[in-house]
Amino acid sequence: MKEKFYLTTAIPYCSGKPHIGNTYEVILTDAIARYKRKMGYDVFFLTGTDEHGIKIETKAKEMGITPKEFVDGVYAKVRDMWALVGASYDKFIRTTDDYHEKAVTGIFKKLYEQGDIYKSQYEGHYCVPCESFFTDTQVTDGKCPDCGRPVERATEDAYFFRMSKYADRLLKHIEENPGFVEPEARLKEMVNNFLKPGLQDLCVTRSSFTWGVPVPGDEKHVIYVWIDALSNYITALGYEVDEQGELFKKYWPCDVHVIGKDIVRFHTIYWPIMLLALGIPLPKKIYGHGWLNFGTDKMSKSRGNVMYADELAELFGVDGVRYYTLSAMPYSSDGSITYDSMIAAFNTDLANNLGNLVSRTVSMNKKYFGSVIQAPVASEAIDGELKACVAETVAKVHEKMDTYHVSDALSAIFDMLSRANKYIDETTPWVLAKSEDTKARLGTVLYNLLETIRVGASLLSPFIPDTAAKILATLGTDDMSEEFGALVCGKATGEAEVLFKRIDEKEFYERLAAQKGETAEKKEEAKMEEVKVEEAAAEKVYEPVADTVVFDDFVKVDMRVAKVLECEAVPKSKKLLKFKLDLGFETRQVFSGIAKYYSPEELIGKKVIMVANLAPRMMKINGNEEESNGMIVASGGHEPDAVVRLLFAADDANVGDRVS
Ligand code: ME8
Repeated sequence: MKEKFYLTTAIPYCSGKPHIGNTYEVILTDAIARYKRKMGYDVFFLTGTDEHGIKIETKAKEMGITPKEFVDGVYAKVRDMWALVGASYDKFIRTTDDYHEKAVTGIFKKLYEQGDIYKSQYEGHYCVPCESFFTDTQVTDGKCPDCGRPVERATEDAYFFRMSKYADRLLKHIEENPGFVEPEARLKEMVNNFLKPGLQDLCVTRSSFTWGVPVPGDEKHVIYVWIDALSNYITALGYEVDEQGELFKKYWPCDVHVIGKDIVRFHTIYWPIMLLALGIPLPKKIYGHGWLNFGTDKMSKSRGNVMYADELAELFGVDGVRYYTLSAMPYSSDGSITYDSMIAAFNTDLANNLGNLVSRTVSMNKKYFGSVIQAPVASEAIDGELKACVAETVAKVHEKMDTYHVSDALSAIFDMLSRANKYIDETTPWVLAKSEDTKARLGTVLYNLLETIRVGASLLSPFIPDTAAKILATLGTDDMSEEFGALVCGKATGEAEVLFKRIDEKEFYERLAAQKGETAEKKEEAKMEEVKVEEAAAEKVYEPVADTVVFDDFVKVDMRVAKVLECEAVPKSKKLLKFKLDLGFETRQVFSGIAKYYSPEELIGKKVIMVANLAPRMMKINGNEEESNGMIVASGGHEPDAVVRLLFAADDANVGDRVS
């Protein structure tokens, strides 16, 4: 029996057309799924859409349609985009599917009945007209961050999940299962920043909107969108719905959840704890990939730099998009996408390295042997080098794919193709063709090239499946084995088709301009600036509000007004500024990573807010140990394109006063 392999993507919010970043994730997961199928696994690949929540409810209201009508429209866009890029998923789940909603209700009920979810009160600032709760950090001067009207302190009934009860078991699981979360740095962040300091109970219901799965028996509340969304990984297999649970029995636990770096916390803490509480085994691995940025900037509508796979595919072809995104995203850091870098990769790797190798080889086989594949009877030492390179590449691709280093697997294949191009220059077939005496050698050289191309196409098939299929068809074979020597002599190769036509930069930008003009027309995007800004505000994905703390815990953080006496750049550091801060009763030395956002001159004399009781920290500064005693408070900093701003106290605030 085949070994099973279950893998999933995150389910994107059904709030708009998925951009190239969301689409990259499905391409990545698809490449892994295709690779595993090729290795003989019984693969189940799940994807879907996350269709509940206030954002969707609000957007639908603005458009004057029901939330269901709204998500139906967006779902179709997601499905079309996934189809366009060739996602070979086995199931597409929508969180509005009846069976899913029913299962989520059952899961909530189970957790409530066994005491893991309990009803209590949520305390915060309430804005009556907006019917929304806000935390202390969201409210400035007692005003609602949305409408600016005064908020009032209020409490509301809500349900909480006893996260803390399972924290130790989760920590133990993480310690006993190295590789549970990859890359490792993402796990460390979770353990040190969230698990070790102690988990707070999580508020798992909302009552400020209705577009969600109602709490069973208390329908004023809806189940928190993350509890709803995370459950998709098991409900899609029939958990809580299908009496027999065949799929669930067969495929759970999940072999890998492929997700982006911003949602690692939900998948490594909340999701495993939900599963522990339900008595379900934990997934084997969570792989948190980086983000695809436009150059170094985060993609956002307001900046006008959002790219979509369908528009890119018109310019580069589907395999051009698949190749670029898969090769541009490193294993653990962010990837960058720009038109220029796509053109460069397209021309260098796809058109020159791969395309030329195939067309040169197939044309030579036609010219010299009427397309008939010759037997490799006249070997020379250099052939051994090429064959060794093929064998090493095969091994490397397996090693890299088994550890999710997908871009490294691809670059190994392209290195092999370069080696094959070099082999042409070294063996000079056009010289061998001049004499009958070297005909056998020429046939051998071409066989070795065709065979390298065949193995290459086989290795490329998970990444650029259409191109791989075209190459194999040109070679007249469907043999996908990775052993050198499987190509059968005496058969004929086909016509050398242009796989990737070199892109001319000038022509490309003309086409791009035409496309942009067209899409702008289509979408009537040329709206006023305010509309864009409004959209951007609606688009921003806010970090979820941290777990509730009681006031007594809050006041443990001693924040004070401090005056900047001195501030200087730290030599050789792009990030750090060194401060001397006056607290009234003493002065402190603090280092802060804000050099990118402020110059020392603009800060001297200013009154900032500092955490005065943060444990001092020794830092290595240009070879010396220096103490940083306290922390200056700032907003922003977690997003890739953070706008970090210090929080200043009023000019006449007393130095040393507490901030609360
Ligand atoms: O987070 N580059 O949905 P989502 C690469 N509904 N990946 C990116 C990206 C970028 N620029 N931008 C987003 C959600 N992503 C939830 C998931 S799962 C139970 C619920 C990734 O639409 C992002 O990291 O905001 C996430 O993995 C996926 O796209 C969907 O993001």
